[in-house]
Amino acid sequence: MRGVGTAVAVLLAGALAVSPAYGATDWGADLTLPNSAGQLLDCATVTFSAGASGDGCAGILTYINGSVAASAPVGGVLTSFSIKMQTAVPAGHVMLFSVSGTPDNGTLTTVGAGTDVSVPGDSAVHAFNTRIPIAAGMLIGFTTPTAAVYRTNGDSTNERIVHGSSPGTQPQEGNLDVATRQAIQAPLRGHIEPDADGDGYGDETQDACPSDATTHGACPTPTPTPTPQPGPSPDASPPAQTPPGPQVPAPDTTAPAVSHLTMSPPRFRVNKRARASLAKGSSLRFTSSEAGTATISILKLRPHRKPDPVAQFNKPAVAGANRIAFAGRVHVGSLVKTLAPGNYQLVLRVSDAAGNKSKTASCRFTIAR
Ligand SMILES: [Ca+2]
Ligand SMILES: [Ca+2]
Repeated sequence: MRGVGTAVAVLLAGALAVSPAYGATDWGADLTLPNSAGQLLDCATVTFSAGASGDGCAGILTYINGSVAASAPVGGVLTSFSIKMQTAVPAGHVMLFSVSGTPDNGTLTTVGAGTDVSVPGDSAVHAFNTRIPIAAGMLIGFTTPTAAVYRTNGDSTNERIVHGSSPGTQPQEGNLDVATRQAIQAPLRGHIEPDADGDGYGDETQDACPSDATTHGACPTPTPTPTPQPGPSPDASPPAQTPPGPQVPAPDTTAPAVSHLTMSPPRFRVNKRARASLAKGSSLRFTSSEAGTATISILKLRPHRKPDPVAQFNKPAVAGANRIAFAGRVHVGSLVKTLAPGNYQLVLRVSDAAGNKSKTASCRFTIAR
């Protein structure tokens, strides 16, 4: 369980490392106090400890509000600083110092320096951007080649004036007496942004990718995983084709067509006593466009009266020419009826297997005595 707990702690620490636990932090001298703008203290009036060389002289803010250490409350990146001067500073730059011991007496080490800025002597607060990694507890200062900044009004409680030095080295201390040091204060405030990925760029205004120490620009776009593109491949099979299944015939909606209907001869006898000049029986001829069943209706024609249905019967019809022998006898029910002499009309209609019926065709014939 101990191992698991350690692992969880490591994971949590990692999560916190990339997720700032705090926002930007301001700290330093109160620049809103009236008559609290800084002045310049000529470096030439200060005696430094032996070996002083290099970068001008710097005023370091050590205490605020009486006895509160002016140590940076958090670490991150010093992304800007503010200064308020009643005397113009043609050129000067911010500096950071670590301190071993109390701010007023501990050993100072120069940590970093910003670039030169020009500060108007208008007693207004001026802010300047910079970028210097900072750790909690560090002190902020400002240096010029010839003078140190200081103020005597406001919450003046302590300031150290040192001779500038290169980062990583100890600056030489100005030998100001205690009363003088406690009567002055550097008019400085610092602005610290978190630096979760530790890349030295403030995560709020300087680092567009606070989760990636390799860049302070936009986070790299993850390389998208290539997705297979649809397309032919060498072994691609041809598109599946619908196998030919049983062919479902289109429904037959075409009716048979009947033509060339004739009774030949159209005059005939039905009995053996017929005269020799007249044939016995006849033949019904017609042409059908398709096979089916021929429904034949026989109607007796009567002068001045409606035709009188006599019989109706079916015969198979073939596609093409049809010839049906007709002897003048018809089936009426279960009886066979011999047509009486007279004039008749024969009406023909052919139906196909689907039930489509042809138009009717008709012809006349005569049963002779
Ligand atoms: Ca960062
Ligand atoms: Ca980054």
